[in-house]
Amino acid sequence: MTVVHVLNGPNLNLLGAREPEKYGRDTLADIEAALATRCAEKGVELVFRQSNHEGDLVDWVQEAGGAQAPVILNAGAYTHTSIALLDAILGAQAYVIEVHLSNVHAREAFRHHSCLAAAAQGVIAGFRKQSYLLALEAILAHEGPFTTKPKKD
Ligand code: CA2
Repeated sequence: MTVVHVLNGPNLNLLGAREPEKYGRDTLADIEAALATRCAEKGVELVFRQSNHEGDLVDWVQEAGGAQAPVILNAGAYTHTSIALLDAILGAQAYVIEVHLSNVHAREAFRHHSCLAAAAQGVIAGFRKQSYLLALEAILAHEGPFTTKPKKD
């Protein structure tokens, strides 16, 4: 069975009540519930996690990559700063889709650069909760292994 890992970075536990104009009114639990419904329809297992600590995210990317399980990653502000997360994705040859609730390119300049995007399969930003659901659809439509490891001839 495919196991989809959804990893959320710092401050995303605050979603819902504060800054709804940027991130929408859904809580992280609402996002998890929407993903869980779709995963259940498709017979896919969902692992949904959030941490405010960079090292936790590094550990979880390594875990998913080692299991050749796809990752939906909203690394929050670590997106713009974390070489450690970039190295984790590359080192674990993890199949990662980077997501953002907000359109980071329509915001402050420091949010325009992602340290992770070059190692991701793709990036989805600006669709609030739907960013995650669109990433899940991309994973469900993917054929082949969930790794960036080159195929042997
Ligand atoms: O748009 C996104 O999903 C972000 O990854 C969210 C991060 C931000 O640093 C990125 O540039 C874009 C921030 C998440 C903080 O979420 C909060 C939610 C409610 C109240 C305060 C923060």
